[in-house]
Amino acid sequence: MKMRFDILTLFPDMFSSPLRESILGRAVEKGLIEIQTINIRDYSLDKHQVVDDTPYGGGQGMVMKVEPIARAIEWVKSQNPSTRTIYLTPQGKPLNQDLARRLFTQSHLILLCGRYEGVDERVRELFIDEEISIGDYVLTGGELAAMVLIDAVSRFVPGVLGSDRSAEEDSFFNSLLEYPQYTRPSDFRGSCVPEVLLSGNHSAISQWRRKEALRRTWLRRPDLLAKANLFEEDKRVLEEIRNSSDDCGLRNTD
Ligand code: 4GX
Repeated sequence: MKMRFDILTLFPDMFSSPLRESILGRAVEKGLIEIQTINIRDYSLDKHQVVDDTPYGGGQGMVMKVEPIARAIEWVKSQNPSTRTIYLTPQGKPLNQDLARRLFTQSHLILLCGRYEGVDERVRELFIDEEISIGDYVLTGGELAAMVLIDAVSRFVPGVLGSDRSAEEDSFFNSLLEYPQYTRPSDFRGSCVPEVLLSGNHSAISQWRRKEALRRTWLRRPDLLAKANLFEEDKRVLEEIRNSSDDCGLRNTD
């Protein structure tokens, strides 16, 4: 059940703290996930350990050379030939919860992090099984994208979230946004926790939470409602929400 990630990067130090704190840090300590960084520079045969070069045909910037990346991937694959190799790029398939769940079914992934203008096209052609994007924006490199992917996928590994919680219970699993949460004090500068949450009436609390989750999803992410598994009662509550004009300040206004 253990998952392993091998990260190919020019900046291995970027990974030390984010993956060693808190939940992921504990998962690594417990041996539930194993994360290894591989410095692509170490696989350059060049005496100056060059890893990039100017693009054929001219143009701005630098392109990552094929050979060091090829040798690094081949080294990882020599240990485990069934590993799949993922390239993080805005041109890839958008990462979402379904894709994260599917990636969890692989026990070993190689994540290639590009810098500059990206990698020589022959890296893609010869070594990449799948290209994944974490969103429609441009980062300075694939490293942060790889960390996002590892974080989202690792939550599916049994034991990572603690024994009594599973990633499948999270709201995205049933395609609704989370209901609002509160903790002490019940009155902060006159802003009060909804009465029902203090009532001890568990069925009233569940109903309120479901309604707030539906309200939030309808206001902010109506696209998610289309694919949600809604009960007849949910549909009735949604009708009620649609007919009341109060958006409780939750609407996304852009
Ligand atoms: N989701 N980046 C890749 C290098 C690059 C440049 C051009 C291909 C073509 C990103 C994202 C992302 C920045 C990683 C550019 N690769 N990765 N890098 N968004 O923005 O995954």
